[in-house]
Amino acid sequence: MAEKYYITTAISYPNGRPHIGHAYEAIAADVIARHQRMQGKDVRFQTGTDEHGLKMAQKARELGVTPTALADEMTQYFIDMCDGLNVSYDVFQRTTEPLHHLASQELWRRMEANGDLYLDRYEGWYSVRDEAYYDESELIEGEGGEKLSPQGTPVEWTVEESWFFRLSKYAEPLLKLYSEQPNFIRPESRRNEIMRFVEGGLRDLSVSRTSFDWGVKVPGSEQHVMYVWVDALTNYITGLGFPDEQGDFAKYWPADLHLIGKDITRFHTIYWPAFLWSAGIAIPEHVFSHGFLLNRGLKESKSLGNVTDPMDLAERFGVDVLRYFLMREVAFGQDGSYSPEAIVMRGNTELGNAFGNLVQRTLSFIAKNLEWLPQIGGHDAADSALFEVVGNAVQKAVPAAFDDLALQQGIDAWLQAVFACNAYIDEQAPWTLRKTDPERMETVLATLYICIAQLAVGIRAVTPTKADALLDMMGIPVENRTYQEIGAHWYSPLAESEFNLAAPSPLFPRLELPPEDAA
Ligand code: ME8
Repeated sequence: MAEKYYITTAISYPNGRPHIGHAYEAIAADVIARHQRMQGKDVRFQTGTDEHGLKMAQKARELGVTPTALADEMTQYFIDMCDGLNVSYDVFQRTTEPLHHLASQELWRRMEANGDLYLDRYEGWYSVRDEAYYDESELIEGEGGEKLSPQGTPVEWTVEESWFFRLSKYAEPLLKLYSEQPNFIRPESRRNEIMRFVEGGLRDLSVSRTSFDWGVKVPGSEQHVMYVWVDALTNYITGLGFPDEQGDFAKYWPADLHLIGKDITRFHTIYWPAFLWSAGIAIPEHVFSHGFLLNRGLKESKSLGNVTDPMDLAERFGVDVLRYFLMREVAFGQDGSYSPEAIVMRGNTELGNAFGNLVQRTLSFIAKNLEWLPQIGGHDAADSALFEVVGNAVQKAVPAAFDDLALQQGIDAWLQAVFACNAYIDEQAPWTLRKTDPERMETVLATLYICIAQLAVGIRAVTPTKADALLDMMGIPVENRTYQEIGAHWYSPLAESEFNLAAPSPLFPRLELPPEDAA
């Protein structure tokens, strides 16, 4: 039976339309999911929207609509974004679904049965924007002397009756977890931050609110709704059918990877394992916190007028170019910047010139000069050397880097192999061999054909549409489009096939910078 792999993104607040950070996370998770499927794993991929909480309630009030109407309208944009960016999720979990309420209430009952919940009064700071409680000691001072959360968001003093979760009890087990499973939180810098925070001791956590009612009702205490993070985190098990512990839950839980942004590491690596332990449920294997994407180095905000619709970028530059750019530009885990110029630059140099031209030159030359697929005559050292470089990249370096979530490094290994093919074609000059040594020309073209098919597979997780279009064009059967198969069986199906290559159309047409960005 295939090994399972359960990957999730954070669920987004649908209090507005998706921004580039949402697209970035969805794409990264999709690349990992597709990569794992290509390795033969039984992948389950979940994303969704986080529809409760004060932030949603306040936004709806501001707009004069109900929270339900706001959630319904905005969630559709998130679904459309995932579909438009070719994000291959299996489940889109919305937290307003009745089954999610049942799952959250069951988690609550189990935590209560374990003696971890008690009623008290909360007095302290709350940031609606972060949906987070902060200690006085964590706050920073704003420019006008006002108190701000460590993330720089406004905080308000909150006093109300609240249920509390005995988080303090879990500080020791958490520290043990972080040291025994150093990969539980990645990257390491984030792990260190979390360890330092927990070493400072944990206070019990307020887990319900009474001052508004947009949320999941606390079982047996119906004037309370759950703190939005309690129900939000539960989404990861709702989507597997919890509280039914058979079926998908039995098959896929615990998650192999929760992929999230750095600002929500605390919730996933402190609260979530503690809730799960309390409820007697296994904890996830890994949490990876990626960095933030900035618009030319600046955070996007309405006041700066620099908010970009990711679908707009996809439309202007192409979905696969955008996917490639985002994964290639920034070391995964670190913050990074994007701009239309940078997208056009990478798209043109790496996908267009380096890979696209290699494909175009080789395939159009074959289509023009041969009426069959080129066959290998006799190998020479240059051919073997190229097979070695490309085979190593596609069968080893790329999958190993992607397994390790070093997405940028994996793409770099792929690109180095593309460069090696370009150097080979220039050196071997098949256009000259056409007259002097047609047999050798055919071997060179066959070598390139095989290498290009491998390169298409190597980048398939990142640019799935373009890679599959290329592999279709080349007559490579779908079942051979995995790292291992393309290496093992590349030749026999081609040698036997009657396949005749048509003149190729360019894969990555040259991108122009739109005039508004060309300043
Ligand atoms: O945090 N660059 O939702 P959200 C990269 N509902 N990633 C970014 C980003 C940026 N500029 N801005 C945000 C929430 N993100 C909660 C999650 S999970 C049980 C609940 C990331 O809509 C952010 O870090 O504010 C998070 O992982 C995701 O986008 C959704 O953010």
